[in-house]
Amino acid sequence: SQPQQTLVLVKPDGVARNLVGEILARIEAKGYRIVALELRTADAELLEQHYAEHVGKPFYAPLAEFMASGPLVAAVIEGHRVIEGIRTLIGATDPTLALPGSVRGDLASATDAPVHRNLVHASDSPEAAAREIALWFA
Ligand code: YYY
Ligand code: MG
Repeated sequence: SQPQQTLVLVKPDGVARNLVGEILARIEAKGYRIVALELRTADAELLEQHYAEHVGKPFYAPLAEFMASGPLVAAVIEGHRVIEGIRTLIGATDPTLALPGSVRGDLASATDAPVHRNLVHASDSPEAAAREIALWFA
């Protein structure tokens, strides 16, 4: 079948903690390819589009503030069933519940950290991947 693409963000906590290489290394080691890569700082408008499904939820304001707090790394990742595969590789949203072996399970800080400081974003469906790749890599 055709290779898929997905959008991955190494969030500002991942950049601040020098974990960009570690996270991209896990993605590459699994056999996925990096087909686009950029360091940038997101603004409020981009984040409202990216997280459109979450705007208005109680956690949105602290999430958006955190996501704009420093540079992040945006990447397009390609491979067989990569959308599901990267979701498995990064682990559950809440770092406390993410299994050991996953990026969030192994690396997300458990020291008084809110759920939004979970190191990575990855698209959760083919529709989301297409929308998010177009948004970040117009
Ligand atoms: O896709 P994923 O990042 O795993 O989770 P989402 O449910 O899409 O939520 C996006 C983002 O929002 C999540 O990575 C952390 C944050 N968040 C939060 O701070 N508190 C929640 N109760 C749910 C999500
Ligand atoms: Mg999500």
